[in-house]
Amino acid sequence: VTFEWQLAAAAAANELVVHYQPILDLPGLQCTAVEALVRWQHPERGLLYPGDFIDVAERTGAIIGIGAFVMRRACLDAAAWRKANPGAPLAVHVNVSAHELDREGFVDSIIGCLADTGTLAKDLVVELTETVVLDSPAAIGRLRAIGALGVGIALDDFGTGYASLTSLRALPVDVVKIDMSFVAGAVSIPSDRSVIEAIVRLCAQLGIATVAEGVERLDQERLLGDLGAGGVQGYRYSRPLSAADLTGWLADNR
Ligand code: G
Ligand code: G
Ligand code: MN
Ligand code: NA
Repeated sequence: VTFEWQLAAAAAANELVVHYQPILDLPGLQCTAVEALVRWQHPERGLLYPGDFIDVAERTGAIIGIGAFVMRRACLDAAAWRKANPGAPLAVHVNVSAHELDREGFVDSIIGCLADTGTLAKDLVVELTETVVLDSPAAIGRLRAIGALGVGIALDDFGTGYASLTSLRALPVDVVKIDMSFVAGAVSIPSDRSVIEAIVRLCAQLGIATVAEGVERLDQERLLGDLGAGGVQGYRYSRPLSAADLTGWLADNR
């Protein structure tokens, strides 16, 4: 049995697990959102992370089933969080790959998932990398349709692509996620700090929210606050957690 075959069967075999990493607002550090991150409980190899299998899944097409599983699980959890705590709902960010957006049925699958799970559109944010869509007018149209539903659109790993500025103009973006490579250098490398400063200022002018990824230390948090970043995510606050562990983390942290 090959790795590829096991991967194709992983969703149906109930081997996929969705963990959630908190996203906190600045300056209040309130947790208002989480990012869904898939893991694969492999029958022989143990717990695998996306870096171990997402590329393969994109190559073989298994990403379609994996993406649908993660979307459904994340929506079910978001609906449950809102029900349990109507005054403090959590938006759930779900990573979507190019292959998913390439499919004609993607918009209907989102509509169906929201309806089936009782999830409000505003509680879902789709995360994509800029290269995912720019060269496909059909994919951009689907993104607009999803945005018109009230689902948020986030650009992941922002600043690392070849067309960051074009993507802001061409896509209906609500949130920019500043790549962690800039955050890593922000305190000590002036050019990294300048890039963050420019992204934050540009996004403010365009009415786009910003989230800085990979925040590990207080000095980074303070600098990001000074530069006007709208939110933070990273090990300083929490690693990705199971839904059960997230509930405990929220009880302790808000
Ligand atoms: O949790 P980890 O740091 O290993 O995640 C690495 C990357 O894997 C994430 O930044 C994200 O881009 C990708 N990823 C995680 N979960 C999913 C998923 O459900 N679908 C897709 N397409 N990518 C994911
Ligand atoms: O979607 P994306 O590829 O950006 O997912 C974020 C990834 O970055 C996750 O796989 C997560 O495990 C990882 N990550 C999250 N916070 C931190 C952090 O503070 N430091 C580092 N080095 N990695 C992080
Ligand atoms: Mn992401
Ligand atoms: Na990212």
